[in-house]
Amino acid sequence: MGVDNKTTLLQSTEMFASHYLKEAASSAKYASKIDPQRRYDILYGNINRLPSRVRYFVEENAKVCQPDAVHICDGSEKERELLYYILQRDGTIRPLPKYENCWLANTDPADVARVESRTFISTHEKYDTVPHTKEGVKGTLANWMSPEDMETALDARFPGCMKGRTMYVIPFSMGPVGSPLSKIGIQLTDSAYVVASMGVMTRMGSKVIDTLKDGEFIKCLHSVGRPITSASSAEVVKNSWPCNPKETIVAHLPERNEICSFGSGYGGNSLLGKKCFALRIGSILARREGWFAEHMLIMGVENPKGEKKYFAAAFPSACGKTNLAMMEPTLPGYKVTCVGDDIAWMRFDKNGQLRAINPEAGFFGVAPGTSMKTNPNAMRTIEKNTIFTNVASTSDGGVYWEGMEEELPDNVSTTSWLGVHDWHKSMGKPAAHPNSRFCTPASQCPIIDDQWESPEGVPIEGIIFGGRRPEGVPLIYEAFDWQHGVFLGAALKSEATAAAEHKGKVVMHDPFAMRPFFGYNFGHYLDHWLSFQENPKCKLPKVFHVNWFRKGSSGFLWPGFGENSRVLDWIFRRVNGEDCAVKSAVGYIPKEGSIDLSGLKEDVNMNELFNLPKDFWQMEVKELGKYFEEQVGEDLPPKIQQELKKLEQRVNTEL
Ligand code: O2Y
Ligand code: MN
Repeated sequence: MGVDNKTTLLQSTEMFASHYLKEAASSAKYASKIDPQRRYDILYGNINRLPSRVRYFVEENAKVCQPDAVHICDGSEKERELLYYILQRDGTIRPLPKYENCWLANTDPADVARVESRTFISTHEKYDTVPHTKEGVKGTLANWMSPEDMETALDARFPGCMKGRTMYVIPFSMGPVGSPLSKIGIQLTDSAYVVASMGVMTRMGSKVIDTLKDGEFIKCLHSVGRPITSASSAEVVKNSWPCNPKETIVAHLPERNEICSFGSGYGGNSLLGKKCFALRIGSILARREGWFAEHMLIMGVENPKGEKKYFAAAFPSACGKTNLAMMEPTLPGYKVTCVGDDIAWMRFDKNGQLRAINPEAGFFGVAPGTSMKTNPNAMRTIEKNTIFTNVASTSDGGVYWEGMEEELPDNVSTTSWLGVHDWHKSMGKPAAHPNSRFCTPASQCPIIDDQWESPEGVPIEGIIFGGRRPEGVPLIYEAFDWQHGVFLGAALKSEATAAAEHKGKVVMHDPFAMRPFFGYNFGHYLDHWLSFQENPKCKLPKVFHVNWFRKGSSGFLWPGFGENSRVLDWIFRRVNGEDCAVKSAVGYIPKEGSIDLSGLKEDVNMNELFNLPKDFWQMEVKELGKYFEEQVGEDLPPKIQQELKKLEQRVNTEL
């Protein structure tokens, strides 16, 4: 765009915004003159054009939350300009002139991550949500709340919570608009930052309303929980980031297809399409309707012969999913393409082929550790149209974080995410928050797959589980069959990361990488996965387990990153039926020499990488048995218990 055009656009946005903001200021006054019951005005959009159920949802919640004004999002460019103008005026975001249309938000330091301890699922029957845990043991697979307690909790928070603010109505589609695999949600929020981010992470606006007609949608209500009233005017809003961490709650009401989130403006707590809808409510819908909603990346892999396959892979949070999804293979002739980096919705089609869509339209990736070395494709993706949150900024208008590996020139200074000027690592505190993020359109990824928006989804030929396992677990192994594959998912563990509240380096259970995201009883979830082997029409994909993180005496045994293409090559060949595996106690492992190590620059000790220590695996079996007994109890499917027994026997007799 030429400079003159840009100036004209800015002037017209400013004029429009100033008119809009004047209207917003006097909206409550006007509206109550028209209708004494109604204290808000429709600032933007036409409520009469909304399908009746959507309109009812908006009006009922406007009555409760009492916003000053309502804005119905259309997803237009004009609206986007307006929102960014307002966010900038309010000091919530500031431009990053080094890049094109990039912005930085720094949150209240008390609102920086998903809050698992305040995330609940409410159902009439407790055991619809959580498994029967052993007496005296705290369950870790979802938090249940009774409908009565939930009602009390919500009633204490939402009435009047949007006073002095605008309620935005966001119609959004998870998945390509109109795809038979997609679902629609309507989010009401009083955060313009959330609207801007949902505009990146989902397909949002009028086109969704046109597709919805009078159909079903997931009702999503979100408030930062900081009304602007005369009583609240003395309270300090840190970093122009209103939130209410003491009262935060992220509530799922699957029996009413509803999500209600209060008190946090951050990530998974507030962008309700992501973890709340696409995983927690999604997994419930998936069970009801016979499909899968999973915490999985989706990638295309093309071999040197030009054959292409798609894989879905589940890794616990911040375990390198985005890096794998956008990998640059080092193995000559291989090509990787990205369909999604976090969530897969998968369904067997009428021919029995498993097909997957990425329900999202953007990446909400962890910034620290992302660099031209670890993920050059992510670095290229975020150069424009990106909202950064809680990263550090540089005096030349750029961003900075730990592990970016960019040496800054001497004349460039850094301001940390906490606003410390002239930040230097010698100060002992990180420049960027460890859970700082980039929110960027998937369409900008240089290796985005040409089928990434295909309405019927891409065919999935293999499912890969993986975690950070410093000890005992080989680089790659393959499940004997589907049932064993489901067991591998159930037994998934990983060293904990900084994405949630758990900190430090402890190997924790994270079954199917879904521990924070199960929408219903994990035992029933396992039954659901197992049920597909009863359907002869379903072509069940092979299941694999990978571990890039095994350590020896001098650090990691495997170089990882682009070199992981050597493991993908083996998986590819196994899916093609190549005889390159041998049976082991834990599953099929590569025949000696069958992992292509040609051209690898460093020495890799394959014996150590594939060693299966008997004492380790005996401990593993014992610990898994304890975990299943304590956390899943009577809900554990007998077939999973059998798989554990079979593993125990193999470990005792074969190792
Ligand atoms: O902390 C948050 O709110 C973000 S969590 C997140 C974001 C993107 C992808 N995955 C995750 C996760 O925790 O799995
Ligand atoms: Mn995730």
